[in-house]
Amino acid sequence: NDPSAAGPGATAVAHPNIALVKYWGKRDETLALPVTGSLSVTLDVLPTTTRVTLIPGATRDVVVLNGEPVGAGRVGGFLDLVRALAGRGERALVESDNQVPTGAGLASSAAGFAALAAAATAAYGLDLGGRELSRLARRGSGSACRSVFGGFVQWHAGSGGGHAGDLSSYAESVPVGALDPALVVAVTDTGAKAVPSRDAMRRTVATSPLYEAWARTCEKDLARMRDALVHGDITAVGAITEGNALCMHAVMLAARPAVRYLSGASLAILDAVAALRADGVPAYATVDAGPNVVVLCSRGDAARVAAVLRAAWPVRSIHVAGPGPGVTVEGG
Ligand code: 2P0
Repeated sequence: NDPSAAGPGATAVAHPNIALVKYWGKRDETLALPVTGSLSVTLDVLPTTTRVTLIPGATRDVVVLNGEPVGAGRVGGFLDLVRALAGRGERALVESDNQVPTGAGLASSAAGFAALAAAATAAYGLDLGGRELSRLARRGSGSACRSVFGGFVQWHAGSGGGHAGDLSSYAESVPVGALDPALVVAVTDTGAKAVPSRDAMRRTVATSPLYEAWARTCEKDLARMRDALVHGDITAVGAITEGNALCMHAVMLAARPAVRYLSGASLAILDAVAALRADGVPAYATVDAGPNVVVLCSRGDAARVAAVLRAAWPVRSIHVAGPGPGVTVEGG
């Protein structure tokens, strides 16, 4: 790249989020409109930093991930959306550094597209509010709309399709009472997942006989979760979280053919978490579209929980997280 040819640019930092009430299934693929609402906590670990630099005169977008050039793929499609909004045509250089193991079901796409949405809109001269930025990030990856905000965040399913659906499906912060949670992330596996979550969701919606029950369960869990958060009730927050995660894995296990992300490591850690509870420690597990388990507990119990997880399985790494910030942008 000829630096003298570089146009305006911006850098953004975003963090992954872990859903306590999960998103699993779309009603519209193109607009990334979900069947149900979901609720997550944005973490304070494993940030993604993305710089977008406009390159006037370039004929294609260039994407560099952790220092390696990769195909523009979904990033190029997303930049097309931003260019359409901005009414501009320049191609861009996107440089992203991502500490999350890519594709392992640890929300790498959430932090990635939240950071990309913020950096790209700033680079193309757009000044979007949080809600609009969240709607845009959703188009890159559904769960990315939640990483736009910090702390506890609800993504509203919205209603209808087309423009009405697009306008009404966004994330926003949710109120919480006195709560000092830790999220202990046990990484047992860093390989890419067997089935991308996008394909797995499609298959689950189309073939799982349990899908309607899942969708009804999510609506109930959302209401109960909001109540538990406002009351700062970590036991209720944890119980709803673990129940919702297992329900999501059940609906996908019932798909034909089955989608199975839970591994032997996941089950061993779920057992260890149940044993902690039997010992009186309020600890609850959740598992996304991969084998890695995240344990919700109070911050005071995090060290003990991490030690128990290490003893339960030869984990590759453990990250103790708390609620973290929403996306931030620096210009220049
Ligand atoms: C979630 N997951 O709520 C759920 C739980 C994984 C399991 O959102 O197709 O990368 O790009 O909208 O957001 C992962 O799916 O999917 C996800 P797309 P995304 O966090």
